[in-house]
Amino acid sequence: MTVRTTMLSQLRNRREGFSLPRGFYTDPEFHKVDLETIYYKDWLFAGHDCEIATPGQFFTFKIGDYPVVVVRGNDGAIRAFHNSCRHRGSRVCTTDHGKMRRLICPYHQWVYNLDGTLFGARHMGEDFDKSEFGLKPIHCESFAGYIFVCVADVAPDFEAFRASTEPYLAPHLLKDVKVAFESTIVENGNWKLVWENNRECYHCASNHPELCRTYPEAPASTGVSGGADDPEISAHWARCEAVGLPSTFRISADGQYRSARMPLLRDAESYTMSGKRAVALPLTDSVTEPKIGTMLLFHYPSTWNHVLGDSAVTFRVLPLSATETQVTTKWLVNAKAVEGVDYSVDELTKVWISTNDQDRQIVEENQRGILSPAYQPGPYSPEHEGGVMQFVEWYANAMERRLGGEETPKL
Ligand code: 3BY
Ligand code: FES
Ligand code: FE
Repeated sequence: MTVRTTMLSQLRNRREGFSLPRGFYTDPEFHKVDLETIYYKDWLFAGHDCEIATPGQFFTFKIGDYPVVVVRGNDGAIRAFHNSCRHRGSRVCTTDHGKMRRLICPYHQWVYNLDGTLFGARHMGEDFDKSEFGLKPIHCESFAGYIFVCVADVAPDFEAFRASTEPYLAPHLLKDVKVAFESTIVENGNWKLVWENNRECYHCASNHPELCRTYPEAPASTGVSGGADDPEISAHWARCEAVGLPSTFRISADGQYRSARMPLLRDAESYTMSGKRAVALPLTDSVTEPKIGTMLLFHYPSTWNHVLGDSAVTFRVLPLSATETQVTTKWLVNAKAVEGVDYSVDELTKVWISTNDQDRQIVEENQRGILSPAYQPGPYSPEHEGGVMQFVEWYANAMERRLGGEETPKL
């Protein structure tokens, strides 16, 4: 049996409502198939418009084995390319962020225009045809300040996600923001364990003292019940929709993405220790209503987000190996907010830096236990772990569909 058929048969025979068999969290061969089937096929959150606000600004990151560069062109367009020189393959952009008039490979100085075309290559002879050696493009889309990329030859549909999500993000004008702080951590755990942990708050009360000051552990907030029969949540939606903020729970048919605006505890306005806002200016000048809670957005497999009245916290999840996952967190604030005057980075970031570190420890213990040959799949809590079951269902369905022969995933 090939690894793919083993995975397929384990998924088809898995016990519903139980965690996955051990190989899905531990086996490097299974992980390679995860990359090929999920991360190399789906749209992934790359970063924000505001990080590359002017022509020539770029940022780099890695999707599995693929180094990627995202760059703003002279025409203002955002494009993504494989960050591998068409001469002998060197990485062209070697820093996380930067700005160049043209992209110059450090090895032999081939020079690329910001639209990826090759501008110049020294001593390549008379017959050399520059037009054959542009940087290889990657699918790239952007809306409401978010940039998504896809390394598949044929990208899945993006428009349904954009249409469903844009109304929730657009009022926050995430283009007129700046990154006040960013952190990148590596969790020694499989990417699916990072997600499973994110999709429940069963662990919150005993692990997240700082987050629990403001974020409700009630399953209606995190899970997939929708929250419509919760009177507090429905009242919150009515209040927010009255001021023009789409808020009701919305999830895609295949479960890949969800948006919903949820109240925070005791009318908290932000993820601070006091619950008071961390930033004096609202995130956007157009949404000044203070008690809008948190707009929760996830898009599997690469991002979850909290958009608040005074800031947004965005997360990007990238697997490094079967047992290592990189999590990058960015705190966005109003572009006009001045550090030390309108906000303090410490106050803004304390809760989620602590929460991320606590989640890292939990995920790492989960991974250590699963590495035991004695591990066997265990039951999810029907009350608290509906979101985890939903994630696992999405993953299993996507894998079964794609490994079962359907090459192009449908959103
Ligand atoms: O970041 C999140 O969305 C989730 C919600 C509850 C637990 N976790 C922190
Ligand atoms: Fe880039 Fe030679 S590898 S110029
Ligand atoms: Fe957590």
